[in-house]
Amino acid sequence: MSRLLALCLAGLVACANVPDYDDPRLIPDDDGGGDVVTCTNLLVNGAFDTTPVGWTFNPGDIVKDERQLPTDHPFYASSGDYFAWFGGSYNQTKIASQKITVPNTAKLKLTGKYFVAAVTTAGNMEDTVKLEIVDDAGKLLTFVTGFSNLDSVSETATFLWKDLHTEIPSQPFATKAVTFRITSVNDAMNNTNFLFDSLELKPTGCL
Ligand SMILES: [Ca+2]
Repeated sequence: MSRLLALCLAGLVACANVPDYDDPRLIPDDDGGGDVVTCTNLLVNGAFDTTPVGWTFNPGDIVKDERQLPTDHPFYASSGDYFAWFGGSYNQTKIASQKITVPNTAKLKLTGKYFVAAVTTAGNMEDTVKLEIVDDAGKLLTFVTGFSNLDSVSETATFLWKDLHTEIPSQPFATKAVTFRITSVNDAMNNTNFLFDSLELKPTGCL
């Protein structure tokens, strides 16, 4: 507690307009993004386990229940029973998106879990997944992160969730409603699976 505040509380000085600098919410952030913001996950149901669903899925079967997979299947959820499975088929685009409102912050960080398993792990980039922030018209505002079949160890490698952690500048669309979108595109051969779970999109430097 500051000396001034202590004196104020002790009745030795006037308390009017005395900020409590021990309150971290009163300390300006240093990321140039304006006021300190809270650490609320901007994504609804980033773990794919709850309702409201939050996401719009196309096709509608992107979220998988680990309990419904064959017992000899290696994949499982990182949190709860459900996870998102992009790719996994031929000649198909899969999209999950949801509207978010970005607070007044200079940067956002995306954390969570991912895994890539591909038939073809070298040579050409055949299948991709992109995580992006787009505007109402679908125009790209910021590329967040992405993976391809070349990011896989192999389709038969031991399944193990990997940590996802990336930061992106958000000042151009701070305080605006935008869309967070995940898009996988698989071509006609050599299947690739892109798995995600436990996604959190939060301001950096938040409290
Ligand atoms: Ca989950």
